[in-house]
Amino acid sequence: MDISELIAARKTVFEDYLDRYLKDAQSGSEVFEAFAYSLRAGGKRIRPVLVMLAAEAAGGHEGDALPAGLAIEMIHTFSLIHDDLPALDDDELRRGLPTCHKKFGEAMAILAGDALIFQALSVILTSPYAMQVKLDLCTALADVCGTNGLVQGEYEDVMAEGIDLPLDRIEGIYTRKTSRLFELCMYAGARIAREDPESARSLAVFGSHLGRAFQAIDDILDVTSDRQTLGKSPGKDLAKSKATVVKVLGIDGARSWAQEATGRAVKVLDGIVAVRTEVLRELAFWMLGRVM
Ligand code: GRG
Repeated sequence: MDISELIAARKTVFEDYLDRYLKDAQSGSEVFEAFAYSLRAGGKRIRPVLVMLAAEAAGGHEGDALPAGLAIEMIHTFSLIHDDLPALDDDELRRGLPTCHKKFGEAMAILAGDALIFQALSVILTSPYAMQVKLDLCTALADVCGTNGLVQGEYEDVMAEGIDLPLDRIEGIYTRKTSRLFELCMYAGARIAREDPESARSLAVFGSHLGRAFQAIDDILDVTSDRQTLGKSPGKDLAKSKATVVKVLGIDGARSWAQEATGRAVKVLDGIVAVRTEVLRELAFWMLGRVM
């Protein structure tokens, strides 16, 4: 199986799990309808796939990674719903469908995003994971999402609009708004698979570099791709003068930047002996292939 087939197969496993979760969790609540709409809308599911591949690389089973993958996908989906709101990025299209607030109204979209955060915690806390694993995952999740991660990254991203930032500041925004969640995917997969904090930490560092590469790739695609392929409105970074590596380096420079970040990610893998790293290496180059 080549890497794209492997990713597609893991994605299908995740979609089936998500379907089962949504059927079981159905509550008749309208907030639930709104959050199920955004979760079902699709997307690449790269974060749960990463959790599965990290777990497998560390000697575990893909199925064990599903609750953690779902929790992270819920956090990611919350961040997209809130980011699309008029007060933040003000977008009308996401994952090829009207954004949550366009479909259900702003109040509902705020609440659907809020609910996703708590449901994510609930998915981990009610999973079959050992108590210490649950504790470690929830601790890591809180850290990567709060003022050291996602929320801070979003704030910096919004504040940087129209401002010329140097590359190191842009890299810092990428780290917080995107790559800390990738770091968590790798950490979670490894932590679920084995009692080996050293491998989990090293894989988290791999995830961190991979996440920065992913964000640069996303920013390149914002310029080079179309609405149909992206499932969201392209060209928004330029229109809003967002702080991106493309703004500072141009498209070719951004490609080189993403290539270097991928190189750093792969180099981390070279130093990990306790984990089967080959698939993760292929995944990093597959991601880069989206813009090369
Ligand atoms: C609102 C707390 C809060 C956070 C928002 C910055 C941010 C976090 C969201 C804006 C959208 C954006 C550029 C996020 C950065 C991460 C990223 C590249 C998201 C898109 O992820 P994909 O491509 O999306 O994996 P799909 O839809 O495929 O899941």
